[in-house]
Amino acid sequence: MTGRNATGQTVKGLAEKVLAGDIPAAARLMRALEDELPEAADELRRLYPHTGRAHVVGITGAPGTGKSTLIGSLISVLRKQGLRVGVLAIDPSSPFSQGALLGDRLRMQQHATDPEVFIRSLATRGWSGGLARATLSTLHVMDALGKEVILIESVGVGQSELDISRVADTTLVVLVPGMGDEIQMMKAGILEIGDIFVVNKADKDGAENLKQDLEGMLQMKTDPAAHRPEIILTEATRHCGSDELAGAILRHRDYLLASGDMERRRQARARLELLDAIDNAFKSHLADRLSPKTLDELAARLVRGETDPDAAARTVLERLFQS
Ligand SMILES: Nc1nc2c(ncn2[C@@H]2O[C@H](COP(=O)(O)OP(=O)(O)OP(=O)(O)O)[C@@H](O)[C@H]2O)c(=O)[nH]1
Ligand SMILES: [Mg+2]
Repeated sequence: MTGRNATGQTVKGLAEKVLAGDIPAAARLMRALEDELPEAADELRRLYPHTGRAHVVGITGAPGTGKSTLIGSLISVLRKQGLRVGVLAIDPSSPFSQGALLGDRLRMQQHATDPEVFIRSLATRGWSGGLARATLSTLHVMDALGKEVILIESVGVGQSELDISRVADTTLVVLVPGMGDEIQMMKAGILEIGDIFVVNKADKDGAENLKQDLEGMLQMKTDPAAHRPEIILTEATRHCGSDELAGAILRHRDYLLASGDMERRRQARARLELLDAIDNAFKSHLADRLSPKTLDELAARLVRGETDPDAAARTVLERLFQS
């Protein structure tokens, strides 16, 4: 490793620039972190004490429910309130969404020249492990750069929407009327993860019904003393309901701070990050210390049927920890 990224620029010193609000430096550091340059980790370490100020909002929902359009509309509202905004679009790297990502860029273009809005997309490399390291490091850089609200878009396919709620302070679940999969989504645990439910495409038939169904379900699920998620109707394409949605996000933030839930959520997020770091450190420690000769010997014994993989692994660990 040379400490230089693909464009030949040095990574050292980027943290200081980020703290001074240097946007190109932030973009360069994010790229270096994605490329896992060791120097980038050093810079992130310098930023870490300056993080924790941004409010992180996860926006999840099935493909095509209008998440990107909503984000575009929310940015306008938040900017009017003078808030500095970061946006992170998590691209699931599927052929289906590549076009949508291009669309995202176009939809957000009205904000492209606003220096207080930082938009970045990330491929989902590594997300399946449950925690996207790149997502968290990007969040930290945006936070240190002074972004006050960070919006993360993640497509709610499979279980990935569950992950975004572990990273976000406030999770928005976006539903649309007439898609027929609402009930299925609820079975997938969507009711538990939503702090705010957005019924988008309120111009379509069935929006009010969907809202009522949701209200009924939430009433059954949550105990009366607990915080009841708000349900907001929006029509993102015409910027309808976005003011109310931004209000609901800030109200949820106030609730988190007053109830002590913010601290609990942040601690859970830090714990995830810590476990991931331990996992990483452990693997590289192992890789440094495992001798190829031992591995070859054990592999040969496996082929001869003299041992099994679990027993062989235990042998390796025992030897490592004895030495
Ligand atoms: N009728 C109607 N259409 C909408 C509304 N909001 C968004 N759309 C349209 O729905 C389509 C999908 O919107 P996107 O914002 O790309 O949805 P998305 O959830 O980001 O989609 P993916 O990123 O592919 O998961 C676009 O054609 C939007 O114009 C709305 O309130 N009403
Ligand atoms: Mg989108």
